[in-house]
Amino acid sequence: MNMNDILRIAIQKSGRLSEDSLKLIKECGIRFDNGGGKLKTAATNFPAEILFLRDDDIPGYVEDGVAHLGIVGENVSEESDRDVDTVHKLGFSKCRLSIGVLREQEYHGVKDLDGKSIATTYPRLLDKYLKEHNVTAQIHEISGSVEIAPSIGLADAVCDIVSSGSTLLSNGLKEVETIFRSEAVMIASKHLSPGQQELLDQLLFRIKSVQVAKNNKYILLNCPTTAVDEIIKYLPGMRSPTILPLATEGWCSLHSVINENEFWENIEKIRQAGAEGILVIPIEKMIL
Ligand code: PRT
Ligand code: ZN
Repeated sequence: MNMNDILRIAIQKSGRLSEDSLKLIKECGIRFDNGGGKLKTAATNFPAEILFLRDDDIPGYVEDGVAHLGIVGENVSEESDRDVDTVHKLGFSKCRLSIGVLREQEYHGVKDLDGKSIATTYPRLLDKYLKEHNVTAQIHEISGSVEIAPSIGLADAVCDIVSSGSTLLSNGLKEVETIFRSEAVMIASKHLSPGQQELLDQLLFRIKSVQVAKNNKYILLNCPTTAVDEIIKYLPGMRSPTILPLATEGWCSLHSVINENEFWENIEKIRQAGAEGILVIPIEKMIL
């Protein structure tokens, strides 16, 4: 690797992605000083610099190679249509791009949008969706407050980002079509040097270890030795669970890793099988 190889990572300066983006970089063990609202900061223990930008500018900077990596919503990256690689899904800032119409309006299907006008800040994604569904509608591109467009007579429908749905609801709208599902993604320049590619691989390895760890818990419990076989069935850990004898005759302590998703269902079965003193501990990193 060339000594001069460095990765410039663009993240959102302030907004919905900022906190999770910073947290992810920190969880990957990359330390830097981000005080004072700076636009750029250098990592102290990894050859990286962090650039703080508006999210809309990130795909363009990555395409141009000003930044080598960026963290943005897939919605922004796809809408920008920039020539970048999406290298990894990050699992946060999940949302959807949906079409909404006034609640009192009858709606039977996407064909009802024929001849209508739709306000959006996502003209490209909307256009693609309408073409795929053979619908001819007028796209009204506006820069913000999309959700009020129907009630002030500016458009018949909206196409906007939805997460809980409460913004649509409070503006008298109902969600009728989901056209795109989004989450934060890592995008990369297509022109990385071999050294930068190596750094990116290191970073992705760390990100994956953090993500796997989040989906798993370390579990410790005490149980009668006779219940071990039954309990082990519910602990499909990395390898076979660790079993240690306890001072109390006929009892042991059992340690394993359990998947978060199967957690509650299995915990109940484990308890019924005779487990006591169950401890569930978060895992910081998990190297597979
Ligand atoms: O200043 P800058 O340009 O950097 O930020 P921004 O204002 O453009 O973006 P920001 O911070 O609002 O959002 C960044 C990214 O977060 C988006 O591109 C999405 O990928 C993601 N995201 C996740 C969301 C939402 N959830 C979200 N709920 N982005 C926007 N919203 C808005 C939406 O526009 C609507 O006004 O929240 C409202 C809907 O929310 P609910 O919960 O009422 O449905
Ligand atoms: Zn933005």
